[in-house]
Amino acid sequence: MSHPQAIVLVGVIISILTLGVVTVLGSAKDENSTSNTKQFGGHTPGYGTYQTTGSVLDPTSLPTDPKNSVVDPMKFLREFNHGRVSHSADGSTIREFTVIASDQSTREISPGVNYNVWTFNNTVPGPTLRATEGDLIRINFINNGSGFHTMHFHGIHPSEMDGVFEGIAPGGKFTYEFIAEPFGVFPYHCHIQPLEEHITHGLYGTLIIDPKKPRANADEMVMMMNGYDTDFDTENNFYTVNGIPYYYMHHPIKIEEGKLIRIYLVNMLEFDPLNNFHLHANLFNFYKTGTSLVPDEYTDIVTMNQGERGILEFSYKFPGKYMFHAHKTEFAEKGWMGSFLVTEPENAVNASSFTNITTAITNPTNGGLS
Ligand SMILES: [Cu+2]
Repeated sequence: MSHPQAIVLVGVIISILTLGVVTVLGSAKDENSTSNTKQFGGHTPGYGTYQTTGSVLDPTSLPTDPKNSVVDPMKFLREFNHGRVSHSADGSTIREFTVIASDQSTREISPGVNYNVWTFNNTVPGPTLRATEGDLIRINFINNGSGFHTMHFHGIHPSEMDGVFEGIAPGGKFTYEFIAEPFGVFPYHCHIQPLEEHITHGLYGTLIIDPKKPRANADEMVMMMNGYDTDFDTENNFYTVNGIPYYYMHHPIKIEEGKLIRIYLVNMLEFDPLNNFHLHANLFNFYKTGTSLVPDEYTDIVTMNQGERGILEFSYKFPGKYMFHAHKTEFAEKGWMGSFLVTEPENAVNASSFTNITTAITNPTNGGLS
């Protein structure tokens, strides 16, 4: 090491020590002056400090109130609505769904944060509808809101089923009907202007169309990436996957080591041009739009614009806890992060439910397996 480099190094060390002392003094002063706030930042030159109770930026110790929460993310994760099934004269399958739009309820979208959500079937995101390629999809849409709303599906269908030009008035009904094609993963959303208002309040969901020959058996889940602009400045204050910031950090998603995991991932984030998904300690096969059975990419990160979506397939080689999150740091730090808890197969009792691990471990009669 030459002398100039040594001088620079000493200078950097002195700067760090000085900054540390200033930061500690600043924190101590802050704690004396205000009892409920903490000072963050100040450790990076050029960036300021700010005070927060921590309850909005990182509500890690608080749950949402289940009675008023906009969605139960754990239930939503693996809940697929296949509709009421009947058959037409020619034997083809008819799947009938009822979807009700509402726009007047105020619900908890993060611990202590209530927001006027606009919902399909009372949750944000709306229900995950599922059909098989070639099925007739019939959606009985009811507008219980105070303004016009519609359902616009991505996919192939006639003009009058596109949910754009014919707004459904408050109290009105409409039946959307089309053949499910092609197979893939499709967003649906209200298409009334101003569009950003109807989307940012929560009127969106996912339609999955399965190929006629089903994909391989897997532990399947749906993940909708969204955000909330709670101060109406056309910038998001919260970012989530499946409706509640940080939810899967507090409640890790239990999966089984070696088991094929399939995620139907959709980006309906308003205002921000990009969003992404990064998986820790693993890579996944990515099927863009889900319209092919051949993966487009083998990667650990996928970036999507608004409305883009795809299917991720992976399995974990080692047990343990692993994060997944937006690799846009701001989004991750405002709620878009979660975790998987990978368990060894011998501890996983009921692979189809992934919920009964404690029971098996404490019940020696079945040797931990049932
Ligand atoms: Cu609308």
